[in-house]
Amino acid sequence: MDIGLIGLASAGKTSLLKALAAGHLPHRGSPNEPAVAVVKVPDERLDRLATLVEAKKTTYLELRLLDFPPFSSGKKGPPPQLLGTLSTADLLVHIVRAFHDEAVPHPLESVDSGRDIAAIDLELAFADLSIVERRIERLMAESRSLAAGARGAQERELALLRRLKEGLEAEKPVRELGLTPDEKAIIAGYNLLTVKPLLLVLNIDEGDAAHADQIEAEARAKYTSTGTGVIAVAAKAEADVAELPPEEAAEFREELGLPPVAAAERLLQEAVSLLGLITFYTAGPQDTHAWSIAAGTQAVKAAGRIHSDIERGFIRAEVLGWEELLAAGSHAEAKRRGVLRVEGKTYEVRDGDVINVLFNV
Ligand SMILES: Nc1nc2c(ncn2[C@@H]2O[C@H](COP(=O)(O)OP(=O)(O)OP(=O)(O)O)[C@@H](O)[C@H]2O)c(=O)[nH]1
Ligand SMILES: [Mg+2]
Repeated sequence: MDIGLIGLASAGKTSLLKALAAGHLPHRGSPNEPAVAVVKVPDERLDRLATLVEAKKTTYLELRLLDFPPFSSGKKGPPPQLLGTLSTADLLVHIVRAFHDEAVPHPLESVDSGRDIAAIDLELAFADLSIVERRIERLMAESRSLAAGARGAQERELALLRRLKEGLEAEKPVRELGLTPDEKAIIAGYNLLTVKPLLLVLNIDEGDAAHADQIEAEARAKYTSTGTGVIAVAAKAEADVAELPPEEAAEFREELGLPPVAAAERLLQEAVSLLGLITFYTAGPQDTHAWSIAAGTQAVKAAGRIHSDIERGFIRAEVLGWEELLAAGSHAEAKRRGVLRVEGKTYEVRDGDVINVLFNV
C-alpha cells in the first residue's frame, strides 16, 4: 500500500516522513518525483504475541510512504508531472502547517490551517474535474457511433460522471458523494484523487503537543466526512525523538511534553484503518507475523495472503483473538479452555484474530 504525503511548501512533509521512518532518511527523489521510504507499522499486539511465543522473527505490516514535492497553492491542480504517481497512491496524507515559527516562511505568509486544507482540497478536486470532463467528452463522441441498443453501459457511466462533475464543481470530493460499490468499480480505473481516503495531519507547535488529543477532537468535529481522518502531531520534535534509541526516547518524550505514544504509531494505525484494512496474525516461534486484508475478507482468501498453496489446500483454520491467546498463555491452554475455535473457508476474519491454517497440498 502506498501513502502519498502532500502539502504546501515547508508544511513539514519531510519532517513527518522522518518521524514515521524512525529517523532513516528516504531515498531522495528527483525534483519531480517523490522520495520513498518503507516503514513498518508499530503494533503492540504483535510485539506481545511475539514475546509470548518467543518468536525468532517479528514481521510488521509495511507501508510505502511517498514524500511529494510541495503543491504551489493558487495554481490550478497539483503539478502535472506529479499527477501520475500521485494517482497511484492508496491514501493521501495532507500535512497542514499549524506550527508558528518566524524562521520558517509560509508560502501564503500566515498560518491558517483551515485555509490550507481548503486550498489543497480544491487543487485535488480540480485535477479530478479535468479527468472527468475529458472522459465525458470521449464517451459522448463514442456513443454517437454506437447503435442505440448498445449504449446502455455508456449511458450509465455518463450519468455517473455527470454526477461527479456536478459534485466536483461544487468543490465536493468524490468520496463524499456516497457512491455504491458498483459505481466505485465503474470509476476505479480513473484513479481519481478525491475518491481516495484522506488523512489530515495538523503539524502543531511542540508546546501544544501535550494536548494534541484535544486539538484533534476539535478538528474532527469540523472535518467529519467519510474517509477523512485527522491527527495532530509536532512533526519536527517527533522526527528528532525518532532518531533516539528506544530507551532514551520515552524519557525525551516526557521532557518535551510529547504524548507517550509516538506519532508514528498513531498515524500509521489510523492510515491502516482509513485504508479499510484489518490485521490478523500468525504466531509461530520462527516468525510472528502481522498481515493486512480488506475488512470482510474470508478465511480462505486471508490464507492466500500467507501463501497461495495455503489458500489452495485450505482445510480449516484454528482461530482465536489475540487477547484470548495472551490470556491463555499458549495455544494448548487456549484449546483446553475452549477458546480456540475451528472455522471454515467462509469465516469472515476479524481484526486481531490469530490464525493457524491447516492445509493440504
Ligand atoms: N518550529 C517547527 N518547525 C518545523 C516543524 N515542522 C517542520 N519545521 C521546520 O520547517 C521547515 C520545513 O520542514 P520540512 O519538513 O522540510 O517541510 P516540507 O513540507 O518537507 O518542505 P518542502 O519539501 O520544502 O515543501 C524545516 O526547517 C523544519 O525544521 C514544527 O513542527 N515546528
Ligand atoms: Mg520536503
